[in-house]
Amino acid sequence: MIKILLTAFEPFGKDVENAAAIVCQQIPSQGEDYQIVKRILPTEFTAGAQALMAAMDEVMPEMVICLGQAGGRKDVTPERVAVNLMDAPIPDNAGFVPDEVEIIPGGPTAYLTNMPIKAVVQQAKKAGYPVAISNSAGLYVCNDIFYTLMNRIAYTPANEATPAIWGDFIHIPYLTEQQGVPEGMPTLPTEQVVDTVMYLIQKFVEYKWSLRL
Ligand code: PCA
Repeated sequence: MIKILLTAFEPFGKDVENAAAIVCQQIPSQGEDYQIVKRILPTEFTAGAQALMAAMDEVMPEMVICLGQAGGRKDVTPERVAVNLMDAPIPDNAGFVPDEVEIIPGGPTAYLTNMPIKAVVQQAKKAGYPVAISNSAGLYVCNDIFYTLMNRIAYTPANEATPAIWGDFIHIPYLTEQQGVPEGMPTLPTEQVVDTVMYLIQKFVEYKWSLRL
């Protein structure tokens, strides 16, 4: 059984709901060969990342998938790169507006996800799911927790008793049924996004099992 920590965020900015939280809530917690523990994180720099670190301490997951809303995108987009920079276009939910501040002073400029997103996105596309790889998670709170996650993974050595932790961030478009979506924004039906995220999780789990054996 692979234990997965699945997170999403509280609504932020002008939005009354967060697509990622809606989708997270609808994903079943039990799969055939995996179990999902869910957490909703505050949409705040530092506090969001601290909540993620505390959840990892508590849950001890082998895979961490963080979901966030990216209004304006058309597809479900697994992220490839997290960068060591906070630069906010709007205040976070605590009113903080960082202006080109490093997340970890002196830390590496960027981390790449250690999950096989290219192979899985190719398979998902072939199967007809609305997915695409993204090469930028932005510089807002989602990138902050993604960078903090990959930094922790980089400092968590794997051995025979402790398999490597896999981490990625997946951005989600606005949902067709979501309240208060701004006019003209692309949306996807909630059910389709839930199915897509479940497909991605299942494929990631299959890869993880195959590498463990
Ligand atoms: N999306 C924001 C932060 C919270 C969320 O769901 C982002 O893309 O940074």
